[in-house]
Amino acid sequence: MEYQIIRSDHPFIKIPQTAKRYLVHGWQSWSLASWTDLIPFPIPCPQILHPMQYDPLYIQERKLHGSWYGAVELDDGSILFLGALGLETHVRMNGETLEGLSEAGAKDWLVAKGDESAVFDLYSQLLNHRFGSAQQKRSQRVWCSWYSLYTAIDEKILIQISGLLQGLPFDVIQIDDGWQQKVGDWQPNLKFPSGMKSLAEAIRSQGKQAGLWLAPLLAVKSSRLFGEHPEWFLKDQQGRFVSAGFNWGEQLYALDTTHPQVLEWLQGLMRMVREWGYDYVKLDFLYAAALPGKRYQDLPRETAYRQGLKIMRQSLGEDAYLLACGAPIFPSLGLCDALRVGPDVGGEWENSRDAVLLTNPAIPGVRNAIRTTLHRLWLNKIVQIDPDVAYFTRQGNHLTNKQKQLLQDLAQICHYRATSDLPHWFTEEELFSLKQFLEEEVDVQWVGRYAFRLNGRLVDFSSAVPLVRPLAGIKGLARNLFCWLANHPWALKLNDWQSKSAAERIRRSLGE
Ligand code: 9PG
Repeated sequence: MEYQIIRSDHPFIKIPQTAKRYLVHGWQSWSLASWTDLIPFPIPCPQILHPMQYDPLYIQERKLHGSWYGAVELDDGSILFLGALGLETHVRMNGETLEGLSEAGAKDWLVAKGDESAVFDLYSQLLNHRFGSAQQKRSQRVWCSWYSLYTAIDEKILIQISGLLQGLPFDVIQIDDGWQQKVGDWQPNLKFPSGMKSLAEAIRSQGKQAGLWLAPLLAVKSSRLFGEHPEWFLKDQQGRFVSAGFNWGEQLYALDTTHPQVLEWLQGLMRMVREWGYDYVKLDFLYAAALPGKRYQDLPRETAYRQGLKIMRQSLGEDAYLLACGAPIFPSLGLCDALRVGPDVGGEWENSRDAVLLTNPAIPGVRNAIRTTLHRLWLNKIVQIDPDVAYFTRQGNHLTNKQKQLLQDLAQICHYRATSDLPHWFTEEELFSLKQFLEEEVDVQWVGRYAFRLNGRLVDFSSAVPLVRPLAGIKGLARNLFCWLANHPWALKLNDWQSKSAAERIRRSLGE
């Protein structure tokens, strides 16, 4: 491998041979990371979700591009790589060059040519040195409430579930979205009448760590937080609130983590969570604080975010386990214990409506999740990587056994084992395979770009990798119509309502 480190605010690296493919790398956990043919992507739909799935500053870019680094595969099988060693940077393929862009002046860049894995080994060492790696903690075995119950959780069912899981070797019972009054108002809602402290105590009394989900860096428009402190939220140069996307049937706004009162509030929030007894904390939708905008203090956006994450890390304490999700990747390094490195899984391999009609590789689905996670495995030298949950039961999903196996194998490769399957659903056989999954020490060997040997067994993920290509003719027209529809708040609200009712039905089916 040949390499050098250069300092520049706008490097151009000549590509010496014919390039065959380009390596895109998305900004945050859910954004696409993948090798791709040299054809630009259609812009994913719907536009209203861009701030929560991609880096909105570059979403209109028509050249192949990605955050912090990029590479081309050359005719001789080697790669030419350009990767920043600092934040606020981007790389694109510009004709016969790799072009580096910086939003904040001169940066150090690694330029390397050679074998892909050797290049990433070196890059991870250099990044480790710049950003640090969080203190190495044991990998976790997590039961997470999201992928079975979604927001249809309440204290009674969670206590029941944690009782039923007692004999299984989980380390953490993690309560996901659905406990809070509103996103922004982090107090328990009416489904948690005994309060969050008592729920954590119940979980802990069963010998498990209690885990809690929060999205601390944004708020829905109708929250008390936004109503009482509009001045804490990010605005654009024209003074309008910056959109952080649309979810929970509402418009989302982002907190300005350069505002001293916001930092104080975040400190208080994290202390409260620890005080309640939660030692495992999943902080989600973190990208919000790194969106482009005008801030109280004039800091570059990723640096501003990092400042917010740092305060939260400190207030949680080093002994808490911090999982960052929906998080811009590089600015989170060194501050979190684990990082979600792909979009959400889901009960389907690929949702044709979302993945094909919307041509959106960041949308929840098993294929999207596997594809992006595979292209970020190199990060495991710096941070624990979370590929999202695996499934074991026949109930609650439409996955084939083979597809479930791929997710379980990916979890073993990442040393991050989680599921949301409900104990009520397990057959004896399913329970056996879950137990084995949690207990087994798996020997992992990398034998090809998308192929591994797990305890000697060959596992090939290539079926997850191909990208959905633009639709032509009548299908293309259908896509445009669908994108237009999906961009309306009422369409998203309808979708939200549908998934909520589906989750409520599951909850009711469990009986009392
Ligand atoms: C809770 C969930 C779970 C999940 C997180 C995150 O792009 N999207 O539309 C999108 C929506 C939700 C989402 C990710 C992406 O899920 O990843 O594990 O905690 O929030 O609301």
